[in-house]
Amino acid sequence: MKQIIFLLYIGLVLIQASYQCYSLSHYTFVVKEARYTRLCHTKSILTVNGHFPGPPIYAHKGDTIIVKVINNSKHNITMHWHGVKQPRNPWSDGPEYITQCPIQPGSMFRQSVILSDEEGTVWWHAHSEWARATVHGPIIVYPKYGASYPFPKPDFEVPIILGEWWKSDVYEVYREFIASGGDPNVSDALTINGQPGALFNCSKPGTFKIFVDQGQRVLLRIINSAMNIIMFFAVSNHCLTVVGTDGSYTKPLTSDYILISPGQTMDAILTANHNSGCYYMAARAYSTASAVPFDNTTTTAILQYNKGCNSHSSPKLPNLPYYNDTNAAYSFTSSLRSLASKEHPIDVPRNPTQRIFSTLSINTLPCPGNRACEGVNGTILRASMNNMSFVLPSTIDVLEAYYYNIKGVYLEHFPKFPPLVFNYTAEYQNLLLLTPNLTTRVKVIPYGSIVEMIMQGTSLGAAIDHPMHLHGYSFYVIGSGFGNFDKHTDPDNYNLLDPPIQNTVVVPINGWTTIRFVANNPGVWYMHCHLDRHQTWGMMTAFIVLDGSDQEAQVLPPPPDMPPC
Ligand SMILES: *[C@@H]1O[C@H](CO)[C@@H](O)[C@H](O)[C@H]1NC(C)=O
Ligand SMILES: *[C@@H]1O[C@H](CO)[C@@H](O)[C@H](O)[C@H]1NC(C)=O
Ligand SMILES: *[C@@H]1O[C@H](CO)[C@@H](O)[C@H](O)[C@H]1NC(C)=O
Ligand SMILES: *[C@@H]1O[C@H](CO)[C@@H](O)[C@H](O)[C@H]1NC(C)=O
Ligand SMILES: *[C@@H]1O[C@H](CO)[C@@H](O)[C@H](O)[C@H]1NC(C)=O
Ligand SMILES: *[C@@H]1O[C@H](CO)[C@@H](O)[C@H](O)[C@H]1NC(C)=O
Ligand SMILES: *[C@@H]1O[C@H](CO)[C@@H](O)[C@H](O)[C@H]1NC(C)=O
Ligand SMILES: *[C@@H]1O[C@H](CO)[C@@H](O)[C@H](O)[C@H]1NC(C)=O
Ligand SMILES: *[C@@H]1O[C@H](CO)[C@@H](O)[C@H](O)[C@H]1NC(C)=O
Ligand SMILES: CC(=O)N[C@H]1CO[C@H](CO)[C@@H](O)[C@@H]1O
Ligand SMILES: [Cu+2]
Repeated sequence: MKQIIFLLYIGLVLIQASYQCYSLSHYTFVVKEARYTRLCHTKSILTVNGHFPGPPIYAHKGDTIIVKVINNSKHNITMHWHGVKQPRNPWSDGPEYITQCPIQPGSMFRQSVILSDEEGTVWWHAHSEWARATVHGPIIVYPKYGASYPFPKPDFEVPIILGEWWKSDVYEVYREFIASGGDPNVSDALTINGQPGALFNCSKPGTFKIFVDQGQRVLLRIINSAMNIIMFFAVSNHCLTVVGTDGSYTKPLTSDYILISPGQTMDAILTANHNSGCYYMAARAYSTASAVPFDNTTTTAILQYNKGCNSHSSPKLPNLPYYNDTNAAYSFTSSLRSLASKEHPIDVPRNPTQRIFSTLSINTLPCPGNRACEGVNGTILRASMNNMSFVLPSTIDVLEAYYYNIKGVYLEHFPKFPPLVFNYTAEYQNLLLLTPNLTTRVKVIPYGSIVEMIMQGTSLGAAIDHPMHLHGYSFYVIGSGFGNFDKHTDPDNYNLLDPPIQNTVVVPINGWTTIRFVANNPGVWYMHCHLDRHQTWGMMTAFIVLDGSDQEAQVLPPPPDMPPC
């Protein structure tokens, strides 16, 4: 019977995807422990199919992919398809206790990954506790069969996955982090495709290499999968031409470095315009909060011409902007423009019908006395949007509570304006403002609303950049700036012509960012800071986009094998 229900379900998904001849491919993801040695130290990590980084998924625009996720580990797990909109199908989106209960040890869940307009690079990662640190991989979405890239065809392509490595067990780091009330331990190395690189003596032999001939064009599919670190990335003596971000094409943007936050992907063309030699590509942190510890190491990989390295000296490191170079970070991110061509048109919505203004703050809770409080001044650290510090449900997820009308799991009315207006970016803040409301508040939005959201970083607790990620949608990034958003003057500078289309955007330190999207994907969609420590502290909420009246505007029925709580 379950089998028949499942086939019917797959049928539904297929009908959904069959209005053109798209293909359906199947993957099996077995989540299990595997032993890996990095930094002269061997430990067990959680992997998919034993691989770190995990296996790529290959697809064409509009495909539907079925992934059978089998949990052969001792941890609860969920899997998220980051940047995949999953039209009408929040059931497979993955964030634990938001759209599903975890896949428990020994169980499995068949997830449908429904691609629609994504084209380029998106990715997948675990979305439970800190499993994401090692459980992640690329989703490579080629143009439709017969269609081509909107740029000269590259000779070959390489995923570049930026990550973070702890010598200790990540679950141990997470447990200590929760118990302490303070900051998590910083990682011991950053990684490129799982390797710390040549600046770490005992990792040198494993350094990732790309081999090229003069004149070749390489498509780098760059993904920042790190837990807590926005990064600068560059290749010495080579420019990068960004042609896409978050599964959407951009106008070519040539730069000698990029800035990429956790959750973002960037497709960049590298032209091998030298004759021979070896060149480092490298990444390191962009970190703006003073007094917030961060991993300040540099990870490297090597671009090696097949003619060989031309000297005995080691390759040259690229010039990466300094750790706190906000100008370099902002000038790069604010230069991104969507391609907005005839083949890849855009449609920036005018006249928003739902306006949300949300602060993003780091907060503290006073110490209750019966636990460790290692946050600043002996407090417990939290984080919030509009002073709401989100508490994940633990008995059932928000989506099932919504769909089955189960009361008491979440509250509505996430405030559409800060409960208190203050100088968000003042140098000194009233310490009384630091305590947030701990609550599970979501924002309910009618189907088809034109949503404008202004996110305002504050200097409460610690002023810092926040890479904000929305599930189920891409949005237009129509404006950003420093200081307090000014509703009278700032909208004059909105870009409604060719704003970039993203699913993750870095809200600058002590600054703001405005996004717009049409709420045409019904379901429960998580929004959160993609720095995992901020997410763990509650910098998140969820949008419940209600069903529209047409059948095509309604959430699909749940699959029969939803993991139970
Ligand atoms: C975290 O760092 C502290 C201080 O360096 C150390 O004592 C502790 O063992 C670390 N925890 C883990 C899980 O690595
Ligand atoms: C790496 O090796 C070099 C040469 O053997 C040595 O000088 C350096 O101190 C080592 N660095 C580390 C971090 O162990
Ligand atoms: C990196 O951080 C460590 C520990 O805080 C510090 O000792 C070191 O000087 C820093 N290195 C750089 C290059 O900033
Ligand atoms: C960046 O860090 C350097 C070295 O710590 C410091 O001198 C400089 O003032 C910092 N710049 C900003 C904008 O914070
Ligand atoms: C807010 O604080 C900033 C930084 O201290 C200051 O420059 C600005 O004038 C303040 N704005 C208002 C309206 O007080
Ligand atoms: C957040 O809410 C708490 C509790 O209501 C209050 O004490 C605090 O001042 C508020 N802070 C801000 C920034 O609104
Ligand atoms: C925030 O918390 C305070 C104190 O617990 C409460 O009175 C207030 O109603 C809360 N505000 C919201 C918007 O939930
Ligand atoms: C910590 O306490 C000091 C002294 O009262 C105060 O100046 C500082 O702002 C406090 N910091 C935070 C984040 O509470
Ligand atoms: C795993 O998930 C189940 C179902 O939600 C929950 O009851 C259990 O406490 C979770 N286990 C851990 C270790 O979090
Ligand atoms: C199929 C299966 O149950 N595999 C593993 C699931 O996880 C448990 C707990 O770690 C293992 O003991 C099983 O081998
Ligand atoms: Cu954040």
